[in-house]
Amino acid sequence: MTTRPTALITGITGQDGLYLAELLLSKGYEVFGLIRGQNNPKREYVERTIPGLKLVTGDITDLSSVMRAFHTAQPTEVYNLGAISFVAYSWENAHLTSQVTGLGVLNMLEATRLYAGNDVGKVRFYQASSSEMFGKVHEVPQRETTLLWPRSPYGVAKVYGHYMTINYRESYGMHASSGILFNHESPRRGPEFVTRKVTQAVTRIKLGLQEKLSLGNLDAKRDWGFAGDYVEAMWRMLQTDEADDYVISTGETHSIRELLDIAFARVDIADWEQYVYIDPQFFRPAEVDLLIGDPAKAKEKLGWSPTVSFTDLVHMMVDSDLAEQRTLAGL
Ligand code: NAP
Ligand code: F7E
Repeated sequence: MTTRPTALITGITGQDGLYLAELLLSKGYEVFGLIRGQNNPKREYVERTIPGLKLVTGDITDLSSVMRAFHTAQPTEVYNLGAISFVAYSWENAHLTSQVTGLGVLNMLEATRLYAGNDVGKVRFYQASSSEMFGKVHEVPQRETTLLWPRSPYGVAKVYGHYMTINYRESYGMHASSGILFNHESPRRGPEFVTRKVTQAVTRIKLGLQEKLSLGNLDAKRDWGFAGDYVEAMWRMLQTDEADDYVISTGETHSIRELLDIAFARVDIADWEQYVYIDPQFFRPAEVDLLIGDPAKAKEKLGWSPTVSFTDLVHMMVDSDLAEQRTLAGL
C-alpha cells in the first residue's frame, strides 16, 4: 500500500507558503500548514484562499509545539519557510531574528530527526536559504560554492540555518536540502518589500489615491523571479534521490530604477521622477553588492528554469494591484 504524500509547511501565511500549498494540493498531497499565535489575523484569509489546506498551530521557536504538529500531520515532506524575512527589520530586531530565522531551523531539523527515529528516510526536509547569505559578494554570479559573507542579521541567521541543514544531512543521513533562493515576488508579496511597495503605490497614484512614493536606494539591484516558479523548485529538490543545495535564480539583475520604469509605464505614466522621493529612513546600514545567481545546477539536476520574465512579473503585480485598489476604493 502506498501512503499519500503529506507535507507540513511552516510560514503558511506568507507568500511562498500559499503558492507551495496550492502546488502540493494540485499534485494530490495532503497539506498541513503551521500557523502561529492564539488568533492569527491571517487565518481566515489563508483558509479562504487555499481550500483543502489543514492548519495546525505551532511556533518554530517552540520545539514542543512543532513536535505536536508533526504528530498531527505525520508528514513525508517538511518545508521550513517560516522566518522573520524582512531584512531591514532584522537590524532593529537582531535577537528576535536570530531566534526565529536561525534557531527556528534547528528546532525544525531536530523535530524532523526525532519524528523520523531510526527511519531517516521517513521524511524529507527543505530549508528556505537565501541569496542574502552572499551579502558582500565574493563571486559574480553566485553559485552553490560561493563564499557566504552575510551583511545583515537576517543574512547571518540564514547562514546558521543553512549550515545546520548541511550538518544534519551529514551527521544523521537525513534527506535535508537547502534552496538558496534569490528574490522572488508575486501579487502575494508583502507590502513592505520594494516590488510590492512600488506596484501598490503606482496603482494608487494612477487612481488618484496617493500623491508620492518614498523610497531608499534606487541604484540597488536584485535578481528577481516569480514566486510560483520558485516553489516548484523547492518541491523538485525533495523528489531527488540525494539531498543537496541549489541556487534558484533567473541569472539577470535589475535596479529599482528599472522596476520604476516598467511599473509606471504599465499605467501609462512616463515621468515617474515627479512622484518619487528619496527618504534616508529606507537606506540600510549595509547593502548587499551585485546579487545575481547562476541557476545552472538547478537546471541540470532538477530540470528547473524560471518561466516569467522580469517585465512580465512587474506587469502581473501592477495589474493585480490595480484591480485590488479599484475594488478597495469602490471604483
Ligand atoms: P513571508 O511572506 O515574510 O512569510 C514568512 C512566514 O513566516 C509567515 O507565514 C510568518 O507567519 C512565518 N513566521 C514568522 N515567525 C514565525 C514563527 N516564530 N513561527 C512560525 N512561523 C513564523 O516570507 P516569504 O517571502 O514567503 O519567504 C518564505 C521563506 O523563504 C522565508 O524563510 C524567507 O526568509 C525565505 N526567502 C524568501 C525569499 C523571497 O524573495 N521571498 C528569498 C529567499 C529566501 P505570520 O504571518 O504569523 O507572521
Ligand atoms: O529590498 C532596496 C533595498 O526589502 C530590495 C526578502 O525576501 O529577498 C528579500 O530581501 C532592495 C534593497 O528585499 C526601498 O535597499 C530601496 O536593496 O524588497 P526588499 P531584500 O532585502 O532583497 C531576500 C532574497 C530574502 O531572503 C528576504 O527574505 O530594495 N530599497 N528602497 C527598498 N527596499 C524596501 N523594502 N523599501 C524601500 O523603500
